Amino acid sequence: MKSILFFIMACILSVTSLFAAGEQETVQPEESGPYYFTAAGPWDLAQGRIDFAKQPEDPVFQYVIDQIGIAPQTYAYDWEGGTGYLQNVRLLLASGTIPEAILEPFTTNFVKELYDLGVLIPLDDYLENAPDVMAMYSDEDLKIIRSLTPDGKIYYLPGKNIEPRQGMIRADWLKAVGKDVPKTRDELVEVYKAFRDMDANGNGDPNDEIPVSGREGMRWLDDLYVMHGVHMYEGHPAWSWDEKTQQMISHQVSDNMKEAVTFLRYLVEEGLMDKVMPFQPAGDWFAKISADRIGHYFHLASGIERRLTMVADGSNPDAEWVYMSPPSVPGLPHQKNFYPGIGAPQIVLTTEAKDPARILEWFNWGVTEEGAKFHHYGIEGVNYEIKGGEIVSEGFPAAQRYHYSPTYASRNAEIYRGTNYGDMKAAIYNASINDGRSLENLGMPVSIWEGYEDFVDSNAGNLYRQYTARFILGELPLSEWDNYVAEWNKKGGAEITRRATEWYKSVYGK
Ligand SMILES: [Ca+2]
Ligand SMILES: [Ca+2]
Repeated sequence: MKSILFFIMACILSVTSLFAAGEQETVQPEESGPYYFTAAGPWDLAQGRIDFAKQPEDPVFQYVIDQIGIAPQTYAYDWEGGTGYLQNVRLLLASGTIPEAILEPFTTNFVKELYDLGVLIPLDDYLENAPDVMAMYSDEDLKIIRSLTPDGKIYYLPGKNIEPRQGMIRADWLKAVGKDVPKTRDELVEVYKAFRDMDANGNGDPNDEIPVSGREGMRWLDDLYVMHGVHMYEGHPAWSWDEKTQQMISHQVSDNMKEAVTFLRYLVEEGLMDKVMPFQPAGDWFAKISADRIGHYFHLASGIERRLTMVADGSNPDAEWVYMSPPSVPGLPHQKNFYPGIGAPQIVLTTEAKDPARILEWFNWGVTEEGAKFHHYGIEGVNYEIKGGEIVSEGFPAAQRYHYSPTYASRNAEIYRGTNYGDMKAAIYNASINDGRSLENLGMPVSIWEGYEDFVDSNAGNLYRQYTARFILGELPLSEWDNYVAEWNKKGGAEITRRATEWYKSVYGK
């Protein structure tokens, strides 16, 4: 099975002539000597990616070796929204190079794909080497992790740090137009209109502000959906349990989704939302934010320094982001955004792992205080100083930050405070950390969608995204909504709803 699949993948590879890195010399582990394990990992060229062979010469790599004796030597690829990275990992494997570990395999679907290829080893016998990681998981979490494969073993370790995904709005724009952070949908519309009509960014042009935008596939506008009762995570509609009908409901077709889409249609009609948003590449969206043109966006507080180019380049030194809780909508209680939960796998080990226990020791270091400090601030005396008990950061280049320690290092307000724009990030973190909740379909296995892959929550090209984009842009009238739902059910929605309901009942004893 494994060899046939590799053969097919290798054929695809030779046709496309995309040959990945060949065999490389690496340091073999000894009892306690330095251990450079090979890994696949995301590391963008724009973040100063260092060549595989040169990584051990990097002083930051050597710092990690000095600290714990173990560091990853990484076959690294651009993240490209996750899917680009996974495609490159597939090509690497198809070329015959199997790294000892695969970092950030991104989705449980991909972990399952690797399991089916026979590439993974179970981690159960080595978990005692990751006590701090294991202490993060609840019994429920472990049940979900084990539910991925039929043997019930643990093949991946997910991150468990809670980094809220949240709506952020420009405090300086609000001040310029004489408004407060909106608390209701009506107030939000008023603020958007003021951003549209006035020179909120203060550059002399009243017409260059875009009140709200987002990115292709109707993604990263979560709060505008969530406020209408949609269960949504990073632009992927999720599932919720309906007590009344004793069924799972897909928010691709829920009544709440219809309300949200109706509102978004209104925003586009009024010129309050970016019309290109449904097809806008992530880079274009971020570029508009950095160019001081977008008033409200939904993302992560940790990424804020990259959305404040206008401060860094001096064009708008007053730019400031603050948290905006999902505004209330008539007839609904206050809705909360969704926490990441345990959804994202952070590491898997392969049949090539020479010393799985030590690799997990390295992984565990990421959640220790020392590991988190290194991840966020770098090396004391090089990237930061401690003055009067406070961390004074000189800036820790992303090039090193992401790649020699696990990226899921703990996050909290105090940690944020020591980074660039730390007070702004800490304030957003503190305001949002208790304003979130867990998804109800956390850990739902991929087998639910077997035969109906177009319905997978994270599938970018599905029926849901095409239809909602057309509704929002006004290419289809909302009166067609019921036909959309009927088509969705007929093409497989009814069947996956049945499976999702069965799964939920079996896990939660309904
Ligand atoms: Ca304007
Ligand atoms: Ca302006």
